[in-house]
Amino acid sequence: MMVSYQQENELAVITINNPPVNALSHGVRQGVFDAIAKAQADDSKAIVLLCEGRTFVAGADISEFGKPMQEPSLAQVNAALESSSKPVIAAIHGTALGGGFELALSCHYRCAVESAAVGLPEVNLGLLPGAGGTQRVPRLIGLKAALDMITSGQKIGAVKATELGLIDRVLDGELKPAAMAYARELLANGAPLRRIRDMSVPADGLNEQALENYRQQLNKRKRGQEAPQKIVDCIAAAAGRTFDEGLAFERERFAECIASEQSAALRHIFFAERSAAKIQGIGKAVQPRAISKVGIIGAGTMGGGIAMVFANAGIPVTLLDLNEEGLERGLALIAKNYGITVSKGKLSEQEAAARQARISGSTDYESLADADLVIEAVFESMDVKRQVFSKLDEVCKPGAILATNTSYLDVNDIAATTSRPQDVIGLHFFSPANVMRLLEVVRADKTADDVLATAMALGKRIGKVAVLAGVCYGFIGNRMLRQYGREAQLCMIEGASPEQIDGVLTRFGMAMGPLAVGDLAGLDIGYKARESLTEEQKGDPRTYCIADALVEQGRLGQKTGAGYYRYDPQTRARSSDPEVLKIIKEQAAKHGVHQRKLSDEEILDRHLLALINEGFRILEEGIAQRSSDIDVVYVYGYGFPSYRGGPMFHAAQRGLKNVYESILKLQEQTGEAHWSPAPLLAQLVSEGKSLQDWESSKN
Ligand code: T1G
Repeated sequence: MMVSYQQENELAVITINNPPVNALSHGVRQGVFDAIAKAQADDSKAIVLLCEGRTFVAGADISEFGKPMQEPSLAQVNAALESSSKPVIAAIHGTALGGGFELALSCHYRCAVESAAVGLPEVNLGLLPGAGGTQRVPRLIGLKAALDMITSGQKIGAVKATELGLIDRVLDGELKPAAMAYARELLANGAPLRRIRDMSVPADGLNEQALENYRQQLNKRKRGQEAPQKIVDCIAAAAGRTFDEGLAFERERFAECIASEQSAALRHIFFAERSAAKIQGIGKAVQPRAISKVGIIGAGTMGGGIAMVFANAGIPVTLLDLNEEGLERGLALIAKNYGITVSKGKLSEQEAAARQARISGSTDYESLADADLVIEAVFESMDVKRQVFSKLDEVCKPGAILATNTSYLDVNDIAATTSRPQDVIGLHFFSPANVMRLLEVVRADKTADDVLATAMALGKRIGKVAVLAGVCYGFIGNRMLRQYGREAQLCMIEGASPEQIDGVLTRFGMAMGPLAVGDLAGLDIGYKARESLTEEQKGDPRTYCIADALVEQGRLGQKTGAGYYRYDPQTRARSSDPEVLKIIKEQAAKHGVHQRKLSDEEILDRHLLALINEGFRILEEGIAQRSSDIDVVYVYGYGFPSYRGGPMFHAAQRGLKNVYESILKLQEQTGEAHWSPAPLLAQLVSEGKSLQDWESSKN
C-alpha cells in the first residue's frame, strides 16, 4: 500500500510509503489522487500530506521514464491538490526534490523539519520541472531567484527556504505531531486556501537584456546542455503568460527534454553511478569493516588532498611523511586550501578549522599502529611502495586495510610484499583528490570481499563515486587515456595543430582538450615515466617524440609557461605558439611522416573510437564489471560530457555496427594493430547483439 489515508479528528492525513525515496511511481500518484477525492467528501477540515521512511518525495520515478505514462499524471495530482476545497499542508523531511517539491508547491502550505531540504534538480537529468515548478517558484520567490534555483538544481535547506518563502514554517520536534499542530494553527487562524497559481509573478526587473545575459552565463556554466536554456524559456513564460498558458508551455518544453538524447544520457549516468557501487557476487551480507581512523603516507599533493577528503567526511587522519620539511609543506598546503575555500564563502571559518584539526602530522610509522585504514600516496616507484608496505605490515594492527593510491602499478606485486595480501587494495584517487569525485577501487587477486565492501561503502561516505577495477596497467581510466592520448599525438604529427585537436574535443563537450590537459599535468611526468622503459616498452616513437622534444627544450607545460601552448605569466591565458608547429614539423620529418590536413570529424572519430575500443577490451578482460562503470569512470574522472553518457553509452547510441565498421576502416587505412577491433565488439556485431544483451546474459 503506497498511500494510506486516515482521519484524525478534524485532520485528514495522507501518508506516502514507497521506499527507498517515495518516488512518484504510478501507485503513489493514484493513491494521492484518490485520497484527495476522499478528503473532499468527509468532515475533515484540513489535510496533512507526509511520507514514511527516510525522506519526503524525492521526485518522479526516473525508472518509469521512457515507458508510457499511466494516468493520473503528476500534473493531474497537483491540480487536484491545488483545487481542494480544504487546505492541504505538505509536511517535509529529508529532501523534497523535483516532482516531490512540485507536489508540495501544489499544496496550500508547506512546513518542514529543520534538517529538510527542497530542490528542483531536474536539470541534472537533462530535464526541467515538468509539473508546474517553473511556474509556481517564480510566483513565490521572483524570476531571478527561480532562475538560480532551477538552472543550478541546488538543494535549499529548510531555514533558507523559509526565508525565501518556499516553505512557510520550520517545525520543532517530530515531523507528524508538529505538522498536525501547525495545520490546526492554520485552521484556528482561518488561513485561506492560498493557491500559488493565483499569485502574480513579482516584477523584479528581469528584462530581456538581463535574460539574455543570463543565457550567456548559462552557456558557459552548462556548456553544450539544452535543458538549462529551456528552463530560462519556461521561467520567462511565467512572467508573460497566464498560469495555465505557462503550464502548457512548460509541458511542451518538458516533452522535448524527456525525449532528448541528452536526458537519456544523464539518466543513464544517474543509475550508472549508483550501480557502480554494487560488486557482483558480494551481497549486503558482507559487512564492511569499521573505519574510524585513517593514515595517509606521503604529504605531497595527492596525500594532502586525500587527507582533506577524510577530514571533510569527519574522519580523523594522521598524515605521515618521513621528511619533516615535506610534512610541514604538506600541512601548510592543506591550510592554504581550506583558507581558499573559506575565502570563496564555501566553508565557514569554524568548519574549516574543525576539519583541519582532524588532520595530524607525523614522521613516525608507529603513529599508524591503530589506524583502521592506511593509504599510501608516495612516489610512483614500485621499490618505494614495496618498502612502505613491508613497513606497514610490521606496524599496523591486524585487520587494518592497507591501500595504495598508485595510478597504474601492479597492486598484486604490492600485496605480495606483505603477510596480509587479503587486506591490500588499490584506492586510486584523482588529482586534485579533494575535488575530483572518481575513486577507482582496485581489486587485487587476494583482496578479501569485506575489504572491497568497505572500500565501496567508504567511497560513498567520503563523497566519491567508487568504481571497481581489476589489476592491469592503468586500471580503467588511465588505460583508456593512453589510447586517447596516442591518437592526439598521431593526429598532431600527421598535421593537426594542438588548437585544432583540443578545439574539436572541447566542442564535443570534453572539459579540456588532451594537449591542454598535458600542459596542465606537466609534460615531464610522461617523459620521466618513459625514461625507465625500453624502446620496445615505449611503443611507437611517433606517439611521444613531440612531447619529448618539447620537454627537452624546457617546455614542460603551464608550470614553465610553455608546452603545447604558451601561457601568460600573469593570467595563465593559453595561446598558440608557432614554435610548437615548427617542432611538430621537425618531428614529422624525422619520423618520415608525410603531413596532411585532417578534418575535424576524423580527429573526433579517432579519439572516441580509441576510447570505445579499449573500453570493449577492458570489459571482455573483466577489468570493469559493466560497461556503465566505464562510463562513470570517464565522466567523473576524465571530463567526458555527462550529457553524452560516457564512451560506452555513446557507442550504443551511435550503433555498435557503425562503431565496428569505422574501426575496421581505420585498421585498413593505417594497418595499425591498435585499430584491430576488440573481439567482444566484433562478436556482438556479428551476433547482432547490444551491450545490454551481453551483460544481462553474463549475469
Ligand atoms: N526515481 C527512481 N529511483 C530513485 C530516485 C528517483 N527519483 N531517486 C533515487 N532513486 C533510487 C536510487 O536509484 C537508489 O536505488 C535509491 O533510490 C537510493 O538513492 C516531474 C520529472 C533522493 C538525494 O533528481 O538525488 O521529478 O541503487 O543511492 O544517496 O518535474 O537519490 O538503492 O537500487 O541516491 O541517500 C527529480 C534524484 C526526478 C532526485 C537520495 N528528482 N535522487 O540520495 O540515495 S525528475 C531527482 C537523488 C522529476 C518532475 C521531474 C538521491 C536522493 P538503489 P541514492 P541517497
